[in-house]
Amino acid sequence: MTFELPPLPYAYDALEPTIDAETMRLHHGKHHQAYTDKLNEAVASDPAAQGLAIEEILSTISSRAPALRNNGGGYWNHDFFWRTMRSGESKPAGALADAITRDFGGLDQLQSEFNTKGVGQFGSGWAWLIADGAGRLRVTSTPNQDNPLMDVAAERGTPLLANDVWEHAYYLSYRNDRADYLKAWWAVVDWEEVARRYARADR
Ligand code: MN3
Repeated sequence: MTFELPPLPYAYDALEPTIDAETMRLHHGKHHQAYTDKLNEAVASDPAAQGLAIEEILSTISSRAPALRNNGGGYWNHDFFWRTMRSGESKPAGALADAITRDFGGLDQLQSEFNTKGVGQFGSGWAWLIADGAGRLRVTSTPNQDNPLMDVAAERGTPLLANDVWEHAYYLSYRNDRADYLKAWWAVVDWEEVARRYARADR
C-alpha cells in the first residue's frame, strides 16, 4: 500500500487573504508531498508497518521508527488541516456550539485559549481542539508533527480542529508574527466540518 498526497479540497488561492496562494502552493505541493514521500520510504523499510491504516500507525507510534512518527504525523496532520478550512466565514452551531459554551464559556474564550497554546508551543508544532472520551472539549498543542492520536501525546483525544504553527505555514504573509496569524486564521475555519467531526467523536 502506498500513501498518496490528498488533493487540496479547494484552489490554492481560496483562502486569500488569510492564507496567500504561494504559501498554500508550497505547503501542499512541497511540504505535504515530502511528508507523503518520506512516509512511503519509512513504511517500505518497516515490515511491521506495512498494510496498516495511517491511524493504526499513529496510535502505536511509540513502538515505531522516528521516521514514521515525523512523516506519518506530517502526512495525517496536513490532510486534516486542509479539511479544517474553507473559503468564507462560518460559526459553530448545534451540539458543537453547546459544548463550546459548556467547556469554555463561549467561542471567544476557546479562541483565546487556542491562540495562547499556539503562541506558547516552542518551536514548530500544532495547536488542537480535541474531544475526550466523554465528549468534553479541550485545547492542546503538540511539538513537531505529533498529534493527539499518537500514544506518545501528552493529551490524547479525537482531533476536531488544528492549526499548523510551523513557520512555513505563515512566514510569507505574517513573517515572524505567529500571534497575528493565529488570530487571523479563524476567518477560514470550516465549523461545519468541525461539527461533523464532533458528531462522530467517541463519547
Ligand atoms: Mn505544515
